[in-house]
Amino acid sequence: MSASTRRLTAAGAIVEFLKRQYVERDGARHRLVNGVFGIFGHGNVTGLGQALDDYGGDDLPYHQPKNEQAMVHTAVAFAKARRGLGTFACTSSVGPGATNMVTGAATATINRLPVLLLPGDIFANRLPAPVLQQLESPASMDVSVNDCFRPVSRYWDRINRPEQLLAALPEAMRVMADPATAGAVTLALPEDVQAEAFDYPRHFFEERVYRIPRRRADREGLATAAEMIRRARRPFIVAGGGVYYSDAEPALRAFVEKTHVPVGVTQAGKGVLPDAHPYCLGALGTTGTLAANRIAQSADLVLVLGSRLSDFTTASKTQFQDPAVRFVSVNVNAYDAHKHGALPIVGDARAVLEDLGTALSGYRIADEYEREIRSAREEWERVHREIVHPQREGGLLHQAEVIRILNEHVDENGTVVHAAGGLPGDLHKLWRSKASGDYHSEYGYSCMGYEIAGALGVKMARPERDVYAFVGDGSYLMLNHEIVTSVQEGRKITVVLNDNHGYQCIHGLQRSCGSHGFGNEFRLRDASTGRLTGEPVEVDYVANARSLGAVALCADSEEGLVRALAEARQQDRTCLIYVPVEPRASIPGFSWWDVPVAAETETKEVRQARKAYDEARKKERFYY
Ligand SMILES: Cc1ncc(C[n+]2csc(CCOP(=O)(O)OP(=O)(O)O)c2C)c(N)n1
Ligand SMILES: [Mg+2]
Repeated sequence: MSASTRRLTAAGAIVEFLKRQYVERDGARHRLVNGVFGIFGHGNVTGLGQALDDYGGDDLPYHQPKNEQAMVHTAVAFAKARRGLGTFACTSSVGPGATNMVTGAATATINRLPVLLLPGDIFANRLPAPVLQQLESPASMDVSVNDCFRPVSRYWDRINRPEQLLAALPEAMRVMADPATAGAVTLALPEDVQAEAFDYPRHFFEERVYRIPRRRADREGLATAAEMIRRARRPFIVAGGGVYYSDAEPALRAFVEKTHVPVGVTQAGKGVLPDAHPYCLGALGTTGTLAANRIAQSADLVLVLGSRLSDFTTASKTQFQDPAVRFVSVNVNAYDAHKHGALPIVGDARAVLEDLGTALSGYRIADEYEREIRSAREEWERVHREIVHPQREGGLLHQAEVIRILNEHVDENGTVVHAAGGLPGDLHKLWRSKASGDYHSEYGYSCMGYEIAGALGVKMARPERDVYAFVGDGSYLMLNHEIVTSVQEGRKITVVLNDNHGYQCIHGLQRSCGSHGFGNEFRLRDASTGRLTGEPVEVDYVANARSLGAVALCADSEEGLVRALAEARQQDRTCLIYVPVEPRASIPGFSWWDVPVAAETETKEVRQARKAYDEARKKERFYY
């Protein structure tokens, strides 16, 4: 061994390397990998487990989750709360632990958020094959369950020799650090290789800083975009997550206050302009507001800022109905910038907004358009008030009321985390964002089970914030164990659990397509029908949360919920507030979503729904 090398196992080299990786933007430096989550098995305990014990220290602390999928959600939520400027590594053993992370990997990649996955892998030397948990392929010895990560990773590698890390680790960091490529990065680590030693060059372990540039648009593209906006009669902005990730809120506000172009927000973009701002029309698309959707219908120029233009944002390509509508799309990622036949402006949202503002100097939308925007906002405010104050004689709280009460309680220092079920749609529409960061929606993958694990990630990223996991009973049952981890780590979150006895948003969707309802409510098997049509299944969620270490409270009225929220705020340990809600209360929608209805069926109502569906599809547009 020479003085310029350091003898380490491959796992030791990973730990020593990860400790010294940074990203830098606007002159501020952030640690890229803030620690390691892991559940150990034979595939990583003596490799990465030993290395973390030897070298992890305070620079790469270890955290112990209760489920591998959940730990990836925690890392993803952390990355989102840090605007992509930092994440965690997640390690698992070779088999089920690894495949448990696949869902988390897809969540990261679809949301364009970085996470480093380090699953153990089968022996590179192949001698003990089949090792415990090995998937055997008669066609190749070069296949393991970790190949499942390939399509859900932005970078994938298998480290068959310790020296391969010299090439693979910098690549992995590059992909995670760059917002244009960020997503899950998987380095599959055969268990024998993790424990093998190599003389690594010492300089490999020196600090590395990945600078995130503010990429500006090319001059010609910018001039064309400005010209298109000047010529438009009804320009409209779609503000997506890219505005948030690029820290572009002040630039967006300045642009909007100069030009008065109205803004509709996506799930990831909600909060980038407060809902009270006179040019914020709120949520856009399938779960959009009356105001945003009405104005968007006749927009002739859509300026897309950092959005993937998912089917929810575009109401399955029915949201923009002006036959001559054109798109200008600003995105760090060319793939997204080209969608909808847009004029692609590949660049950083903040930098491009600043330059576009300068190029549009003196420009402002017409007074008549301005009046329409004001009146749409006023009408939506009235309708919003009605929705969140439903008329009811006694009975259970409606979800819309729970949203209002929580919204009134959570101040600018709070964050509400949600992901699946009826909540994201209702919140997108009804939540009044006061400040950027008060609304955290994982709606790229809309992955049930993200909420509690995600809330823990937000709390770890932003310990000064009050963090709420807003969750349905279905999602809670799927993945609630990270309550234990939050207690273990002393990271308090408050879980608000809406119990409506089942997968009610899918039940509602199903009934809106003509079905009488099937397989979506939590009911006992009924001897008379042989189906799950009996009495509701009773689950004691309060006892469940208490058993996991949380303070559990129950709220079945407005006063009760206000009291429970106040009490939870006083606690320094994780709390759960159990709220039984009316299962069938639904809120009005102002747009469409393409969900195919059966074209052949035994049910009369479904046949009618199919007709309506065929009719609605006629509004679907092809922009290129
Ligand atoms: C992991 C996963 N499985 C299935 C789905 C499909 N899905 C979307 S919402 C939903 C029901 C969620 O139930 P709950 O959390 O109780 O919310 P509710 O619909 O009652 O509001 C289901 C099954 C999903 N999004 N994620
Ligand atoms: Mg439910």
